Formats: sequence, structure tokens, C-alpha cells
Amino acid sequence: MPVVDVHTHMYPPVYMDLLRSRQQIPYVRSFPDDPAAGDRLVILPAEDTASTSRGRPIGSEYYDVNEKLSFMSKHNIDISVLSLANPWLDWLPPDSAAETARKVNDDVERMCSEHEGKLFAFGTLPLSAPADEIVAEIDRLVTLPHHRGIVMGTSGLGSGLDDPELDPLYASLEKHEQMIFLHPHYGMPTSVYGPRANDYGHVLPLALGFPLETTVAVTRMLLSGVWDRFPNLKVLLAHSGGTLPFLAGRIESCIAHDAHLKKEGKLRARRDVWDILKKNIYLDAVIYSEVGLKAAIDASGADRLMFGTDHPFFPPLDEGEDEWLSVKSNSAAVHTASSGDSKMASAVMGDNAVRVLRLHS
Ligand code: 5CU
Ligand code: ZN
Repeated sequence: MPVVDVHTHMYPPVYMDLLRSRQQIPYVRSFPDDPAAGDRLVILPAEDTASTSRGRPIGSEYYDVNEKLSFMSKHNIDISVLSLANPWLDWLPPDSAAETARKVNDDVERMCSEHEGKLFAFGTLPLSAPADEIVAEIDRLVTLPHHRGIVMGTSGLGSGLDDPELDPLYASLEKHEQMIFLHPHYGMPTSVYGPRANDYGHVLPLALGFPLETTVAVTRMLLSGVWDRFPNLKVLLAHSGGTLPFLAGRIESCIAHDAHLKKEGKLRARRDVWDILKKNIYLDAVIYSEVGLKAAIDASGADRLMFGTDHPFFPPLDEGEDEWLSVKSNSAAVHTASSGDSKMASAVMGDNAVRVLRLHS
């Protein structure tokens, strides 16, 4: 049984060079006078303002492919499907975005081809570029042997994933049978978390803001009829769908009781969220508990769930802790949620990913 990690990030060397060349978000701060301080990654506005500890530590596990391979071997992971970590290329000026995307995707393709059979990737789109350049990159990614779809945040071209301007991209991804790996980055406005939010570190934005961001983005896709127009568009949702499996019933109930939607004729002949969860949506198994995973299985089916780790985020806090708690919790949840059904456990741990993402050697 192969173990496949479908949620695992990297900043390839080409992207690291970009981060190191900048002084505005996103950027990497180094301290040449105090090398022991280590580099710091600043990708969120809140991290840019926090006095002395600005940013978060960033080490070679973010950009050195050998660190990825060593993490995989320590945790018995056979194949990783790499994705660029947030905030991807969302922030690039439109005129340089397409060229940068080509360089970043080629850098990742190089790493995959140097470790044949162990590494595949979701590509990154130059979403700030003109639509024809974005579609050209989708067409090009299909020709890269180790690429299997694309990773994307919730902002799309800048105004969300229900933006009709995204239709040419959706059409192209559907035509090429390329999966979108949808991942949060922007969270919720900080005012949502209340006046003492900083006392609680990253818990409120990461545990709640990220999953809600994903849920809002997918619900907007649903409400705008993306899957009615693109019935074969496949989307893999990070963090087991945010809160979508748990809230799907409430979303449908609110739609069914909305007089405005009824008057506009939008309740007729629409596909509901349950249908989309079972035919278009795939979920990673990065939810760290049996309860969350069972909701994901109930909503989409165990044949649409795929193991992930979120490496290199959430590293152990203590020195010398070799096994990452995040990996342990996610694989334990898969095994308990499968309650002795070893076929189901193997499917979620790797067989589904091999089938869905065509990872056969
Ligand atoms: O939870 C996650 O997926 C992440 C991620 O990918 N990037 C990040 O900055 N924090 C958490
Ligand atoms: Zn992630």
C-alpha cells in the first residue's frame, strides 16, 4: 500500500530568491549580523507588525527537497504531491506573473524529475496576469510529466472564486481534467477574533479563519453555479473542506428558504451541495481528528478522501521530536475512522490519490 501525501508544501529555490529580494509582504528577513537568529518568513499582514518577533522561523525544510525526502522517509510516506505554499503568486505584478509562474513550475518539475516516482506536483497559476496568459500556463502544465493540476487560493483573480472572469480558467481545467487544490491564505478580518486575539497566538486565524475562508469560497462557487456550468470541474479542498461537510445541510436549508434566490429563478434545476460533494469535490484528510474525518467521509465518501500532512507547517515545538504530531494525528484519525476496514484505510492513505491523480509509475 503506498502512502501518498497530497497536502505538502514547498517554496522552490526560484521562489525563495524572490522572497529574499523583497521587503514587503511576502518576504524573507535575514539577519546577516546575527546568523544564529535564523531567517524569518513574513506572509501575513499580522506577522509584519508584530514588533521583535516579526514573521515566523523559516528553515531549509521549506525549500530543500532533501529535507522533504527525509521527512517522507521518517514518516513512511512513499509519494508527495508538492504544492507551492501560500501566498503563491497572487501578489505579482501582472506583467511579470506569467514568466515567474513558468520559472517556479519548471523548478518544481525539475525537483520531481530528479526523484522519479516519489514526487509529483500541483502547479501554480499567474493569477494576476491577463486571462489568456493564465490559460496558456494551464495548457503548458499539462505537458509537464509530474504535474497533476494546480493549487489556488480563494481570491482567484482578486474577487473570489464566483467571479465569472474565471470561466475560461475553469473551462480549461475541466477540459484538461486538471484538479484544483483549493487552499486558504487570507483568513477572516482580524476584527472577527476580538480584542485579545493576539494573546492566543495563531490559534484563531489558523484553526478557524482558514477553514471558514475555504467554506465561504466554495459556497460562493456553489451559489454562482460554477458546477452547473462546469459539471466535471474537480476541486480538492484543503483541511477536509474547512467546515463544508459539517455545514452542508445548513447551506442547503438557507438556499431553500431564500426568497430572493427563488424570485430570481435560481432554485430551479440547480445541483445541490450534496451532489457536488460526491461528484466534484475531493477532500484531504488534514483535520487531525476522527470526528472531523467521519464528517468528511459521510459527506463525500471514503473514495474521495486523501491523506495529507501540511508539512513543513506545524513542526514539533520541542527539539529532538522526530515524529511530527501533525502526521501522527492525521494518520491515527484515518485508521480509527476506518474502524478496522483496512481497504478503506489504504484507500485514504494512498490508493485514492494514486487513482485520482494518476500517480502510477
Ligand atoms: O494549515 C495550513 O495549511 C497552513 C499553510 O499551508 N500555510 C500557512 O501559512 N499556515 C498554515
Ligand atoms: Zn497547507
